[in-house]
Formats: sequence, structure tokens, C-alpha cells
Amino acid sequence: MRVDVVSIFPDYLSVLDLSLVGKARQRGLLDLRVHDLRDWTTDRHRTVDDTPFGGGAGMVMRPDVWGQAIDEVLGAGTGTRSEGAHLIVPTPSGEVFTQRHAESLASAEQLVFACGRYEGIDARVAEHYRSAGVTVHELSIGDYVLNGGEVASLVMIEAVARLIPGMVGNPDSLVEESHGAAGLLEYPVYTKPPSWADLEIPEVLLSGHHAKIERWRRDQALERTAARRPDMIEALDVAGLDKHDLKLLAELGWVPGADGGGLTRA
Ligand code: ABV
Repeated sequence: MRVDVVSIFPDYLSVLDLSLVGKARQRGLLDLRVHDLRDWTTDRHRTVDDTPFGGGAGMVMRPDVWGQAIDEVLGAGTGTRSEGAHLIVPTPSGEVFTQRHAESLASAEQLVFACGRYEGIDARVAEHYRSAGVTVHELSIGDYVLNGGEVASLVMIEAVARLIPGMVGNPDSLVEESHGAAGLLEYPVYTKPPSWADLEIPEVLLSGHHAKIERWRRDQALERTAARRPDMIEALDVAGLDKHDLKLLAELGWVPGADGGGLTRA
């Protein structure tokens, strides 16, 4: 996979040399390039922004500079522009990035991250590349505001990179994790020592009884999800729940809706 990140703070992305993403690059699974947006300016002051039309606070990033940068990293006009290119614009006004986005982006040929400051990039940039047939995603990493798109890009790149086939040592660890297909948070995990700070390991995990352990973990996942993420309980597919799940959820105050849809509070 080819990943290009364009930013006025390219040094902010230097952590991508480390850890899992760094390994993916060393192993040739990921061709990641970080670019300085100012390399595409043409004026003496290397200007990337200007005052907003219609007035208001802050500065808006100029579409002409962004257009030159994005055209070049997409290989526009060189015959190398891949059909599988996605342009990702991190913005607090975007859709919220989820594991579903990460899964879908993991099979893309090229991802281009356009890191803007929080006041934003001239809206014609996203419009232009959509019209040109590029898949454009305006995405937020959550309901809080950052100063720029750099950290949001780091988050999304890490979430995508670990899903590239051959990346994670044991692919089983991708199966049961939080925000996976089950639609539940992960159960709590424990390791040695068996007694620590006067706290013991739940007995069932020492029993060697695999069916009981599986059931306990599922109960823990359901209880955790109900307590922490009621929105995920509402979104559960009732058809994927067994009678034990439904009994536990009823005890926690959740019952199948009258319309046969998801779950609602009793
Ligand atoms: C991108 N906040 S994504 C640019 N939650 C600036 C701020 C920001 C993003 C997010």
C-alpha cells in the first residue's frame, strides 16, 4: 500500500518511523511518504492560507496550493494515478472514523492524507477531487477538536496499517478484538502473577473449562458494553444473540424492540 501524508508540519509525522508502522515500511508492505505542503507554494513567503470569504475568525487553506500537492502525490497526468486512490481529509466536521472505515481502507492501493489546520481547507478541494473520480473521505477521529489533521492522520494510519495482510503477528488477535464483528467491547484479560495487589484472577479462568471460560468472557463483554457503550447495545443484531445473552441483557435492562429490530431499554 502507498500512503502519502501532506502537512505543513511534516516532522509531526516522524513517529511513523517507529513501531508497527515502521516495521511495515521496513518489510515493504507499506510505502509511506510524508510531504511538506509548502513545497508546492510559489510565493516568497510560502503562503498556504488566507482570510475566509464571508468573514469570520481564523484562516482557510488555499485550494490552489492543495491542488498542486494532491495532483502530484496522486500522480495526476503521469499515467500513474491509481484507480484505487482515496483522499482522506481529517476534519472535525467529518463523519466519525470507525473500525469499518479502517477495514475498508486497508485494501486500498493508495491513501492520501491532507492535513489541514482546524479552520479547514477551502471546500472546493474535496469537491474537485470527488468530481475527478477520487474517493474522498472527510473524517473526524472523535467529538473533540485538534489543532490540525496530523494527529488524526496518525490515528487512522495506525488503525489501517495493522489490518494490512501480514502485519499483525497472530491474525487471531484481530478476530475477537473490541469493535470487531461481534459489535461488543472486549472482555477483561489477565496474566501472571495470579495474585497481585491483593487481587486474584477470576476462578473460572483457572478452571481449564473452555466452554465456561467462553461463556464468562461473553458475559463480561456484554456487561462492559452495556455499562460503557449503550449505543453499541442498541446497534446489536438480535439474531446474533443466544438465549443466555438475551437473559443477561434483560437483567441489565435491555430487551428486544417490538418491531423485531435492535435492543431498547426495558
Ligand atoms: C482535523 N479534530 S479531526 C483537523 N477530531 C483539525 C481538527 C480535527 C481534525 C478532529
